[in-house]
Amino acid sequence: MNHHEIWRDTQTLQVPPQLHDDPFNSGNITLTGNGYLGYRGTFPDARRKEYVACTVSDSYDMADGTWKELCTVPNGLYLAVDGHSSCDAEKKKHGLQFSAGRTFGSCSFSDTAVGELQISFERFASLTDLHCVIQQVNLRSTEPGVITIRQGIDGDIWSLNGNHFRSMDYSRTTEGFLVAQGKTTETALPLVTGSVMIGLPEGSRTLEQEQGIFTVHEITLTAGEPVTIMMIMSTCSGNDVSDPYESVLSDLARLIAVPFYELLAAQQDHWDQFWDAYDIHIEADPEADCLLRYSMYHNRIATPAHTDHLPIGARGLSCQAYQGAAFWDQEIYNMPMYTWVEPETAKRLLLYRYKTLQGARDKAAALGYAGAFYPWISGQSGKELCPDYFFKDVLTGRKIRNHFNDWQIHISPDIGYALLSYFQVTGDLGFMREHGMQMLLEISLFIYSRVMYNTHRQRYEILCVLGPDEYHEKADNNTFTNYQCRYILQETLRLLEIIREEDPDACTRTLEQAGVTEQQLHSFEEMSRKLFVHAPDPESGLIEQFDGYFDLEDITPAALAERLIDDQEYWGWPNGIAYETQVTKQADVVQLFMLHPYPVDIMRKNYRYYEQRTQHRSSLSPGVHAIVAANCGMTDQAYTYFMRSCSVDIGNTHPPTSGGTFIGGIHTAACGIAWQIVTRGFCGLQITPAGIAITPHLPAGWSSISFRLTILGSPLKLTVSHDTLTVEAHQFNGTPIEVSWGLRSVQITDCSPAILHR
Ligand code: IFM
Repeated sequence: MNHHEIWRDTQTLQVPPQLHDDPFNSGNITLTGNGYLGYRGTFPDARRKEYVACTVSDSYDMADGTWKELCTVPNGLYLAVDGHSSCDAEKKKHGLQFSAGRTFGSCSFSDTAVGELQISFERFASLTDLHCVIQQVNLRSTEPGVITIRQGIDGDIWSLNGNHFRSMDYSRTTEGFLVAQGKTTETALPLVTGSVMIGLPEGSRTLEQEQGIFTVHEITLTAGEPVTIMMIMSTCSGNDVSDPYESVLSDLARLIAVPFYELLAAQQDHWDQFWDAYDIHIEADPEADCLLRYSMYHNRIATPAHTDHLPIGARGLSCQAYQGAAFWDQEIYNMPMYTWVEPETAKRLLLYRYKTLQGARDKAAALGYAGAFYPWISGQSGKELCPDYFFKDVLTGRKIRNHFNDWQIHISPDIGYALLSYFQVTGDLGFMREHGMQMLLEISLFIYSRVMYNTHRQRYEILCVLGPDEYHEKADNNTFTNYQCRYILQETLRLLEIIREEDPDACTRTLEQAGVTEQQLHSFEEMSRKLFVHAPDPESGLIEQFDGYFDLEDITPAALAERLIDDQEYWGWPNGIAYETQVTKQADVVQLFMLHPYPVDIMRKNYRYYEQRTQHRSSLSPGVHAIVAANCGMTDQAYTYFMRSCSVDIGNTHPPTSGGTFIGGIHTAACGIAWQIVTRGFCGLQITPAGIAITPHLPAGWSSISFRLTILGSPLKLTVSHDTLTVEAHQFNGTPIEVSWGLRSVQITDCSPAILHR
């Protein structure tokens, strides 16, 4: 796509004209949110058919007997001018100032009783008051006259799988606040939404309807003079406050007294702190810089940074798709930027996994294994949310028994990988002692119980799994999975010895809590030595994705697509067109390189082989290719994949349904990986035993990349150009940090800037 049409500056993004009449995608892109709620970027008069929705975290509920998902609540920011429904398309503006988390838009109606009527709005989900969304609307006409507006709480909202409210009562308080009080369908969770508006003369009438409560106002407009209205919506659930009704009213009463510009200034302060913490900048490519920041914005608003008991959903809070729940995306895609820059947020996400250990233990036990097998789809409790039947065969209408839930075992070691990365970057041994070690031990115990010994080959093997490439279910010895399992066993034992040495009692206690014996530790060690992992072929250098993969039909994704009978067909197991071919849905061996780099010549050969066979149907895939291509010095390819990964939503490149299941919304993993592509990919950032290493491969058009990170408690700012690295320590905490580039290195021992040359 032509990015010129969407980026205005590196703070703001405009909805591309081709998406102006696509409220679903434009509503995703311009979403405002704060990790507690996400309010889609729809116009104030939008209703269900325009996908208006405010998705609230921690509100998991099942309304249709199949999908447990987050709820969307009645829309407290509804405002429409009576008698005007379609605006002049060419005069429509719609965008997102992501530097401040603010959605904006305007549209004009010609030939009204007041001449041309322009309605513009701006809206933000507050980072100061997480339950609140603030909206300002301006009305301006070219001629004087009277218009009627309807404003209030609209219950005609988008909900993906059924009506999540068994009851909904609408009322108006004596202060004039409108309130919708509901109880959810499955669990009777109270969810209350309130709305208030200021800026209009007294004298409205209240209109109660089956699906909402509104006030109707007649407004006298003077030609050319705007009328400005501020609206506040607050929403609270019984899971986050003791009395949602009182909390909502108190939010409204408090905020109504504060002018809009003050609320906006506070919002800007919060976002300024976020951008200052990362201080990331691509010099000489404003489009790339804009897309990077836009992606980081969406990663942030999907993250429940305010708590340690909630996950990042695969579609964030942009809608209910993927149940508002976490996948391995959280640890491998969303989390690393926090690990390196805001470790407190990374820790909260890991604590969420700690708090959901019981769900993982139950899942392992139900399948006949020990330890912790984390759910493929994880909501509030850590119980597996992934149904047995995820997709259906669109040709026959029959359900497909996908084994995402019970065969995709790499989720547990992936969480272990994130724990170890957190420790390597932060050195936070206290966290590992109190929480991380126990998780690692229980994950190792699961691996130990899942792995089989092949007496004939005298090695351990892992059979019947599903690796990252989800088309090939029932694979044996998937290289990614086996490597991750082996790594976790080895590193768990290594970390345990560090803790044992430092605090033997803590070590004994943790082993007891995890239910792991000393004898089992010996078995972990033996298993880690003998666990089979496909090695690069001595001649070709290729690594087989799983046993027998190279015997499958070799065909490109484009040629394979010609066999489709219906565009919506699911390509994978058991009868999809890709299953018996080498076409992969997403990075798998290439994914392994992102986490565990191999020698560059091996990575390059495998990258070239697998890249041609990868369909990238998963939005997770292009970003991984960008990182590995950059690490291999294939900078042009890396750049193309970077732009592609960051444009998944803006370019609307991924259809919202697959195999008959709705999976649309903001692709949060693709947003999360943007920071990693720039730092780990183009700068080649890696952790080393003594600090960090960089191996830059910058695109020709970029003159430098600068960013901040904190390593072992020392905050550093790095500026990486094609031939120079500048390191500035903003605070030195006493631990010397070695920064290396190839064979050159420098010790950071104080705050003076250090420079390395290629
Ligand atoms: O976790 C991913 C998976 O790898 C591919 N399908 C979508 C999931 C959620 O993003």
